[in-house]
Amino acid sequence: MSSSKAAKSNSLDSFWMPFSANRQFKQTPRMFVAADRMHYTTSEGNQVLDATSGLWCVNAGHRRPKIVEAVAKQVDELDYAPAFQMGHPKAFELAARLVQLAPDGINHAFFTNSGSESVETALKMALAYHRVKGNGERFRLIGRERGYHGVNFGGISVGGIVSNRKMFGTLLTGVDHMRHTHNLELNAYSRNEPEHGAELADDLERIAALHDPSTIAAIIVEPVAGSTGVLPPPKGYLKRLRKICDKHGILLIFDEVITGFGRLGTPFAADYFGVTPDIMVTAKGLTNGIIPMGAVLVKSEIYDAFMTGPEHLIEFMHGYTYSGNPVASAAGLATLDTYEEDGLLTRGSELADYWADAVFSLKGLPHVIDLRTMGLIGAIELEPIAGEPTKRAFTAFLNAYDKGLLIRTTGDIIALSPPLIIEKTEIDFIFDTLRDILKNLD
Ligand code: PXG
Repeated sequence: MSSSKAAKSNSLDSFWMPFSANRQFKQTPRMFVAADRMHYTTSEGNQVLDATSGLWCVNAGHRRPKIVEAVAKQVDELDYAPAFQMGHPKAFELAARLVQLAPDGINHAFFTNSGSESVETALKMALAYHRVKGNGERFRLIGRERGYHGVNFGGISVGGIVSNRKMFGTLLTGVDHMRHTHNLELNAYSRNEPEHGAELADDLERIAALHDPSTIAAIIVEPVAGSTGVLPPPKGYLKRLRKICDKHGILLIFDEVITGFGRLGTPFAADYFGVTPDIMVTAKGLTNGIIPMGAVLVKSEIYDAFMTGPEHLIEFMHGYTYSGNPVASAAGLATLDTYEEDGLLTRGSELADYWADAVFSLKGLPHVIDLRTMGLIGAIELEPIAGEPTKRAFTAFLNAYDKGLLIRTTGDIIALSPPLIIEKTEIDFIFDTLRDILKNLD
């Protein structure tokens, strides 16, 4: 190999990293080489406590034996089976287990490979559903400011994070947005659902009146907005949205990519809030992050509406090569077993008070302007450095890593979402470390 080729193969340059500050990273790389339960091991041999469940996905903690074994066994038994016009038992078994776990009325699962693909699938299902019902004039999709629904074109169109949208042209047409619910003046330092803002759900009434309700196919919201900095919904907000949807025949889609699988101390956010959507978008915790997989869970009315016409015809022209992949399905089944055996889908509710007390112990520290919690999610909003947004939180992230703690930041907000196996001593470590960092942050 020529020396320039050799240099190239050793360099970090080739990998264009996703959602990362590539140049900063490549100057001072942060590499994980192993993981177990609550901790990563870095390439320098340091232990780092995972306060983010990877990227909100490793809900049962890392390298859980049952899941590891199920994946290894599946690879050795049936590595792949065609997803279209053919099947294999584990995909059917996983779909049945998922709908058992989902709220009443949700009876079918469509498999994808990620949250972004689940979002696209849900939006396409909503449009096609109205069309097969003879209501093709319902073509509008409604999202919300500050919403995150992955990075594909449908998702960024209904999404409301400006930096994720502004570079990418005209996006989908026929999309409108409700206002977001974040209001520091009225709701700062709320535990769980903030008091004020349920009336913001009436934005859907306003939008429906503007376009005429008969043109609207669906609205998609995160029950608790995650990526945008952890925004629990105002009290009564989601129930009000459900009512408006029912009144106008609009499908309600919950994006539960983050809130699904125990994050709030219930299997899904739909359970926590007592609101059942028509379509639930899931991914991440479905396989504990081990193998990419998503699932779109739908009510019978939606599935049944497609099951008409000649039986040899494909009912829904959509799917992925890896929909219900055998290895992903095996990982999903073993993940659900692990959640059940360890009681993880409700463990968050047992720890929620301890967790919230720990988050709120940071009140009054320099730069802190809000604290938010719900289940095992926490957010610490910092005052941005004037003229240098995101820098303060990013510095906190780097300092935390040096102290053996992995956190996530979005804008100037620190978001926390530890594996649901976390112990109280580990919660103490997270907040002692953060306290120390915040006290010394510029
Ligand atoms: N919907 C929601 C609500 C999400 O949070 C997606 C869809 C897309 O999922 P995929 O699997 O396509 O990435 C997400 C993803 C963060 C963070 O730190 C959040 C996500 C991904 C990576 C980082 O906030 N959410």
